[in-house]
Amino acid sequence: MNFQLTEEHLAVQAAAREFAQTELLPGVIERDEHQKFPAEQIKKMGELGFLGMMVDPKYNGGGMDTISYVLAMEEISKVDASASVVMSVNNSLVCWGLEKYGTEEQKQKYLTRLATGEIIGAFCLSEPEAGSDATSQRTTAEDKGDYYLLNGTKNWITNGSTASVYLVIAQTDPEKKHRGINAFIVERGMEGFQVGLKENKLGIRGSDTHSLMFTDVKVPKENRIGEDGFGFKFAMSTLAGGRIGIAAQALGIASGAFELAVKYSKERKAFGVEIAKHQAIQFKLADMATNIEAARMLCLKAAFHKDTHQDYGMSGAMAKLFASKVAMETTVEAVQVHGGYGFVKEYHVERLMRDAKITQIYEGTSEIQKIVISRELLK
Ligand code: COS
Repeated sequence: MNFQLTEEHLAVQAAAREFAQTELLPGVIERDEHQKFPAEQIKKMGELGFLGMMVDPKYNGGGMDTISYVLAMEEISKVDASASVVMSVNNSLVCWGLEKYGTEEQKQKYLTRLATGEIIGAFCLSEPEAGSDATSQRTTAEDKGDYYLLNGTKNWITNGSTASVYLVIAQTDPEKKHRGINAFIVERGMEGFQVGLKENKLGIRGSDTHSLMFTDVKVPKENRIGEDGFGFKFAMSTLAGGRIGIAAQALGIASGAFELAVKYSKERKAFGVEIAKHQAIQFKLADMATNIEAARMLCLKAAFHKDTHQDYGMSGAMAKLFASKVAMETTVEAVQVHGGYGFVKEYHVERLMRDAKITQIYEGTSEIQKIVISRELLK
């Protein structure tokens, strides 16, 4: 056992922290209020290598490990979870999925540009009637010989209108159920592909969430990912890693709120002393710090499992389940520590509280994580 981070890990963590504090913090409240996508900031994140951190350098990636990714996700999420969801989707769902399962041509054509952030990607599994029940895909991809004809609607797609490349899951052969599902690379601008309405959300309001409509979109056969019928496994396997990214996002939201609560409690006075001198506040801070540390350990352990090629399905699900709960509880308490100031925008904690909720929902709800964990336990 060794709980020590390497110098490289510490350097990545420091770089992400510096970027978050100097580039993301200014304007984060306004972006949340006006649902403004952090376009310039995402461009810089790409230039700094945060959008393809784990991709092999031969495809223009950073060649870093998952631990570095978790550390960077935590720092970015402390300040702006709307930016970190873009980072998470691009790294863990799109780049990882393509690097692991794509053909060499697909990697050269798409991954090399996604890894630098020149373009960004989206992952399209959820539908109006298929979220947790991911096998019930209504979007169809009819095999027409040298192309597939794509028809259907996808919902709540992160990077919906800003992505250039969309990994779309669709049903080709309903009789084969999940074994008849395929995954495709769909390009923005393909005829019949339309970006729908932008969602007006509770949290992560700076991120760009849309429905997508596909009407007779011709997707060339070479854009299918993996063998015929591999799409469901592609989605499940990709989401297993994605959950580590979202766990790290939840961890960051919690630790961001905690840092603000500590700072405020040392400044604000009540009954003649700083509120940090009152045991009511001290106990809250102690609980927050203990929960955050436990969530951090789970995130890093899942990342370690992934980096050392061990099964990370259960550890990733545990990390996401626990870290998202800690994010919710910690942000609620951070608002409480701030009292009336916590309820207004300028102090950031109300936004972190709203942002925390989605981590219990996307990339598999907390209930889905419990299914994944209990199935593994009872195997
Ligand atoms: N990696 C690779 N393959 C996997 C996998 C994983 N992590 N998890 C499941 N599979 C495979 C199984 O091995 C099985 O393959 P075979 O039929 O060849 O044996 C196949 O996928 C179906 O698995 P299973 O029978 O477990 O599927 P279920 O329909 O019972 O669903 C859950 C399992 C509920 C866990 C799954 O539907 C799920 O994760 N849903 C949530 C999806 C989600 O996260 N939605 C959010 C949208 S993204 S924001």
